Amino acid sequence: MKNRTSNNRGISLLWTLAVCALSSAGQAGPANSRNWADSVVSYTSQIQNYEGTLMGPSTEYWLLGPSDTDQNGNLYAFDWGIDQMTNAGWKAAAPAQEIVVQFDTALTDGAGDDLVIRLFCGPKAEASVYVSEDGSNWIQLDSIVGAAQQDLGTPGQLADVSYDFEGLGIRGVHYVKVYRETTGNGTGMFFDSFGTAVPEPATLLLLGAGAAACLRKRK
Ligand SMILES: [Ca+2]
Ligand SMILES: [Ca+2]
Repeated sequence: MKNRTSNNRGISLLWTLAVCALSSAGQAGPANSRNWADSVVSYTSQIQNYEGTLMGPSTEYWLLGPSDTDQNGNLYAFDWGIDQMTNAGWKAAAPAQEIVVQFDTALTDGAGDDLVIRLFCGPKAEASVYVSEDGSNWIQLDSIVGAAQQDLGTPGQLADVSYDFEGLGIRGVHYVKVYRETTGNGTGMFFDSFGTAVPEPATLLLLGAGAAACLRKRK
């Protein structure tokens, strides 16, 4: 947060740019459109859903497309007979498990968060997260870490982990990798979806109000 004394002109220009960027983003597709992982590139031998079924070529869709585990919208994955175990990760004590998913259209650094991973995990679960343009040169992001009495750390409680690419020098992410760091009790981790974020309507309203205020001030 350097240069806090920026003049109003600079601030209003930023607001204007932000609003223009959001407006043009809105024209790119229908409201709430998101970019979801398109294919699973690779995964280790013990990747499975919560029920213990190993993932195979016919079930890689568990990790692709929009989130679909939570069918009744309460962000809890274990409503039996309603929710679907269309997620995959690690449950047994197998160490060094990993999953790599791929996006046909690159994820880029836009306003706010750029990658959202939905998952549920145990309180002692931890995964390293990497992104890559080419699938061979990786940039490490913040780890996903479960903790007792939090959404991330309660089995079945789905949570979104969000990442902002700002400042990472990323041009376009085509690959996302998650890697298991802990084994033993409470270290299970199951991924529901990998995708882009959409700006919240509340954020858009705030940005709009801020831009209007700045423009009035400028006059
Ligand atoms: Ca549910
Ligand atoms: Ca960003």
